[in-house]
Amino acid sequence: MDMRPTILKMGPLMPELEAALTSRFDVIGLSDVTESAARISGIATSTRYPITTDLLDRLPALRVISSFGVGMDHLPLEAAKARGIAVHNTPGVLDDDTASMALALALAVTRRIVSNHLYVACGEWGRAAAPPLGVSLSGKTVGIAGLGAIGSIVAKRFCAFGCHIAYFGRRRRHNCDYDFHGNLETLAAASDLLVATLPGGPQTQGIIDAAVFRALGSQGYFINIGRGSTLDQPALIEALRNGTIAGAGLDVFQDEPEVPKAMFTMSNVVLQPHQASATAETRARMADLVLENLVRHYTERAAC
Ligand code: 8YV
Repeated sequence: MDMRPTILKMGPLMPELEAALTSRFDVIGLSDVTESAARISGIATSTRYPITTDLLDRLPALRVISSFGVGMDHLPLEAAKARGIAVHNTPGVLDDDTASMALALALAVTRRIVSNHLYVACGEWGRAAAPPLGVSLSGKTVGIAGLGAIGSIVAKRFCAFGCHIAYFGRRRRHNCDYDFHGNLETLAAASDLLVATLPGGPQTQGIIDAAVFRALGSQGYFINIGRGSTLDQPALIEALRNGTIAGAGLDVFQDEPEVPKAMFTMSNVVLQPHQASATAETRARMADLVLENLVRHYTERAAC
């Protein structure tokens, strides 16, 4: 490995990761880019900190980007490819916990976990009318928009609940018994619960729209653990407000950390601050992989 390569850190990262980076690299922050631009050969970032092509243009020595998270929609992939800059993310290590968030949200919203907690905590149990009944997941059809690594685990988890699985994707998957839909609206129409695990980017921008919610219907629930950008968020709010769909569980939003205030008072919505991969175990594995991707890059270059 080169003598302490210079790495640009795009924003605060996990303290353990920052300490590990600092022990191996000269780590600088965005405020020092101008004076260090010529020697920055790597970037450590996360899905929270987008990298622009303008920044890439300012870094002539850049050779590697290592990002915390599986999503790549915040990275200038084409510009990086054109310059031969290696781009790494953290696939594989976060799939299980991210998939579990879909189950947590589905149960929370259909079994009214949050509103029932408030019912108890506010002293209403035994004093007010009994809370409304929940909705069973057993035997229901779960439509998964995006049957990738995470979506496939979501499917397995719902199978354990006795659910029937259908999915939407660009193409039918081989060796897969789940019902395929090449169209999101027909998937929504066939589903009791629609789970979106789609990546962000131009191809999926706003594809979950009012027509999809109409197709999901007044007994249907929507769960999003993919990206907020895949959603027409005002259309979702409208669908929740007027009963076009029954409820939603959301871990991701269009303009994080901004969440439309209209959702705060909806009893048929459960909100999370983008927590699907946020367990100590998974985040530690993600941090290890961010470091490993950088170290491997520099070690391999040194060996050439
Ligand atoms: C974030 C995610 O990385 O992996 C992804 O694509 O969206 C998350 O795991 C995490 O929230 C850190 O920003």
